Amino acid sequence: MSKEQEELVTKMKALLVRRYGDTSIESMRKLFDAYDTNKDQKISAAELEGLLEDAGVGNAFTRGAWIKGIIQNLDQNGDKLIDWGEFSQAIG
Ligand SMILES: [Ca+2]
Ligand SMILES: [Ca+2]
Repeated sequence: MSKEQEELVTKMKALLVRRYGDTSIESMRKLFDAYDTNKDQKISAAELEGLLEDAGVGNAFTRGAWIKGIIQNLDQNGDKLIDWGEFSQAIG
């Protein structure tokens, strides 16, 4: 796991605990749904930005690079979107 991915996972889990009190799969699903603002069951780059901002990943200058890297790493089917399967595998 790269340093970036480790930071991402650590901060996502911290956000989960802040929001829902634990890092269970149910809480992860709630987080995923909360940031899937257009409810297409996929996290787009724009939706991911909101999630990273709330999780405290990167800053205003580096967040664009984070988003690009995360989508590249997590997107397995090449649609440039993160679906639940891709998301839960990366963070869980
Ligand atoms: Ca979406
Ligand atoms: Ca995908």
